[in-house]
Amino acid sequence: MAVSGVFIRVNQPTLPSFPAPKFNYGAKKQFCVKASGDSSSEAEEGKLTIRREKDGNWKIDFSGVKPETPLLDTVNYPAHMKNLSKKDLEQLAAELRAEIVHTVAKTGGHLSSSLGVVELTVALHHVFNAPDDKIIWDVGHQAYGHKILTGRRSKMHTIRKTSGLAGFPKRDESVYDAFGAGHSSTSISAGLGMAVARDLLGNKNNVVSVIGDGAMTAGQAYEAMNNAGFLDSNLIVVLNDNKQVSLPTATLDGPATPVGALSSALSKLQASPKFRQLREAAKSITKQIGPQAHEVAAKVDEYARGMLSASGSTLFEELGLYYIGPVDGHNINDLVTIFEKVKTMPAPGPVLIHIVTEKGKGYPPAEAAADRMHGVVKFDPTTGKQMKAKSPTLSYTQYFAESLIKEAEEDSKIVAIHAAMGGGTGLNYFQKQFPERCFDVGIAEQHAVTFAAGLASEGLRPFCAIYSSFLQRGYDQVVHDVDLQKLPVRFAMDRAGLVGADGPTHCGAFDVAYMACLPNMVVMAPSDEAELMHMVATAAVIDDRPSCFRFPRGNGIGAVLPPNNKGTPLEIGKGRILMEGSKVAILGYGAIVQQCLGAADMLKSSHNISITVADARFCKPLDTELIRRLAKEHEILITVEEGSIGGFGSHVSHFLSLNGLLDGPLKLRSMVLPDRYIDHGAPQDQIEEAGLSSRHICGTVLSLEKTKDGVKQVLKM
Ligand SMILES: Cc1ncc(C[n+]2csc(CCOP(=O)(O)OP(=O)(O)O)c2C)c(N)n1
Repeated sequence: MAVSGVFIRVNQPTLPSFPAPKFNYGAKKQFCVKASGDSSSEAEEGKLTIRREKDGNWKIDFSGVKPETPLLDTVNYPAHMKNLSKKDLEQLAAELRAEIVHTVAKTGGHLSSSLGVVELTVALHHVFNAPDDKIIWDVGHQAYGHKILTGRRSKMHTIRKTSGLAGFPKRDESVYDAFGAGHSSTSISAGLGMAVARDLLGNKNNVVSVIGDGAMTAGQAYEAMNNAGFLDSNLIVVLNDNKQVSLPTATLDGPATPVGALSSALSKLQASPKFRQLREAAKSITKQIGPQAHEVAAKVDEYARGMLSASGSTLFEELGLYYIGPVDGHNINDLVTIFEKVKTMPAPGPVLIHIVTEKGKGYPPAEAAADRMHGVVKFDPTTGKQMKAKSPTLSYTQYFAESLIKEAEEDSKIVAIHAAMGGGTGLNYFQKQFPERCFDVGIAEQHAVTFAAGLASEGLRPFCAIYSSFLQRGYDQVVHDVDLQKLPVRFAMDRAGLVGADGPTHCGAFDVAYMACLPNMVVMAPSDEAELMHMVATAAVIDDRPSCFRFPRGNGIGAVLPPNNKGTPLEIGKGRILMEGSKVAILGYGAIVQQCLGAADMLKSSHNISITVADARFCKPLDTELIRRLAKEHEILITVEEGSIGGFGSHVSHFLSLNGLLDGPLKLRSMVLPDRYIDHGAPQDQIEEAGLSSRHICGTVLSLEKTKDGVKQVLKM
C-alpha cells in the first residue's frame, strides 16, 4: 500500500513502554514450522503455493488447488499461536489468506472484509487470550479468519449453508464468538458492557471491539464512545479503516467516494505523517515529563482540523478515548507490538487504535474489483470470476429501482434515501439517473428515517429504501417522526421474509407487525414484480400519510410488467381475487401468494376441492369487504404470510372477531413464521422449516377437512 510512510511505526517513541507480556497459556508444546525464506529450495521446486518474495511480499498461488498451509495446519485454536515469532505470524497470515480464498471460492460468502483483516486477526489472537479476553467483531462479516483460527476450520465448507456454520459470529456456535452480530455498529456498546461487567465482577480480562469505518458512521458507535469516555473502563477499540463505508464499495460509475464527514476526517489524519508522528511523540513525552508537551501536540493538531476540536484533540479523544494511529493494519509486527503495549498498560481507560487496511488485500481479483468482491457467490479462485446463476427474471430489488426511476422521471419531487446500501436496495440505478435526488446517509437508519421526514415536511416525496430487518433500528423514528406527524414518507422494505444464507440477523420477519400497528401507515405487499411496480406508483401518490411496501429477496416470477415499467396506482385498501372457488379461501399477503396458488393447484387436482385464492395487497387498511365475503362464502379461511405473528393474520382475525364473523361455522387459520428464529440456509429449506410451503398450506386445508389420509398423502408429496 502506497501510504505506508504515513503510519505510526512502533520503533518510534510513540507509546509509553511497558515490559513485554509473559505468556503462560499452558498450551501443549507446539510444532512450529518455519516461514519459507526468500528462495527456499521448496519454493523453487514449486511445492509451496505460498512463499515470500525477495521484496518481502507474499506470493500466493490462487489456483483451485488446495494451498499448502503447513503452519496453519498446526493451529486449531489461538493457544497454538502463542509461541510463534513475528515472522511465523506473517507466514500464518499468508496461509490464512490463501485458505479464506480457497474456502469462499467454493461456498460463496463475504470475502474481501475478511481478507482485509487477516493480519489483524492473527495479531489479535496471538496477543490476546480469547475466549477469556473478548474479541467482538462489528457486523461480523469479516470474521472468517477468526472462525478458522478458533476451531472451525474443518467446518468452513459449510458456512452459510443449511445446518452449517453461520456467516457471522454467533454465541451459540463458539465460545470464541463473544457477541453475535450481523447488524452493524454494536461492538463498542457490547464491549463496554463487557468491560464494566468485568470490573464489577472483579475479573481481569481484556475487551477488544473491532469496528470498521463504515460501521463507525452509525450513531450507536458515538453513543457508546461517549459513554466509554465517561465510564473510563479499560476497553480497546480497533477502528479498521479501509475507506469503504457503503455497499457495494462501488457505484455503477466506478469506485465510490466514502460518504460522510468522518471519512474525510480520517483521511486527513492519514494524509499527514508529520502531524501523526509529532503528535504521538508529544503525547508519549507528555506521559513522561508532564503537561507542557500538550502545547506542542495542540500546535501540531492544527494540521488535521477535520478531525479535531478547538482544543486540539481528535474527535475520539474529545469523547474520552486515548487515540493511537493511524497504524498500518497489514504490518503484523506493528500490530503485535501495539497490542502488547496497550494490553500491559495498567489503566489506559478506553483506547482507540486506528488501523488502515485494504479491503480484499492480497487477493488480486478482489483488489481490482470495483466492489472489492464484498459478497460473492462461488468463484474461480484463479480469476475471481463468479459463477452467477442465470435467471430469466431480475431481482425484486431491480424491479423496484426501475419503477421508482419511472415515477421520478415524471415527478421531480421524488427523492430517494438509503443507508449505505446503494447496491442492496437498487438505488445505485436511481443515483446514476438522479444524482442530486439520491442520498446515501451512511449506516444510519435512524437518521435516514428522520431525514426523510424532514424532506417530506417541506413537500418532497421521499422513498426511504431500507431492508426490513435494518429498519428495526429506525423504528422510533418511524413512529415518532413520521407516523405521528402523518408525514408522507414511503418505506420500501427490501429482503422481507426469509433471506437464505444471511440468516436470522437479516431476516425480515417483523415489519408487517411493527408497521401495521401504526395508526397512520398504509401497509402493502406485492404478490409479484408487476404488483411491486403498481405499489411504487401507489406510494408515490399517497401524499397525506406515510406508506410502506415489503418485497422479498430473490427474483421475480416472470409476471407481465406494466407498459414502460411504470405502475398504475392501486385503489387503497383493495385486494383482488385470483382464483374463484366455493369451499376453501386462501388469502395470501405478499410474495407468499405464489405458494398459495401452488397449494390451490394441488388441492384442486389431487383432492378436487374448490378453492378461492385472494391476494390481499393491503394489510392496512384491510379490504374488509373482501374479507367479509371470503368468510361468509367459504367453510375454511386461511391467511398466509411470510412474517411473524402479529401481522396480517392478526389483523384479519381481529376484524373477523370484532364483526362477529367467527361466531358461526367458519374455520379460520393464520399461517405465519414460527415463533423462533430460523437459521441461515437454502431458501427452500427455510420455507420448509417455517412450514409455509405450498405443501404445508395444503396440509392445513386438509387437516381442517378432517381427511387424515389426505394429510398423509400431501405430506408425502
Ligand atoms: C444496521 C446495518 N445496516 C446495514 C448493514 C449492511 N452492511 C453490512 S457491512 C456494511 C459496510 C460495513 O462497512 P465497514 O464496517 O467499514 O466494513 P467493511 O465492509 O468495509 O469491511 C453494511 C452497510 C448492516 N450490516 N447493518
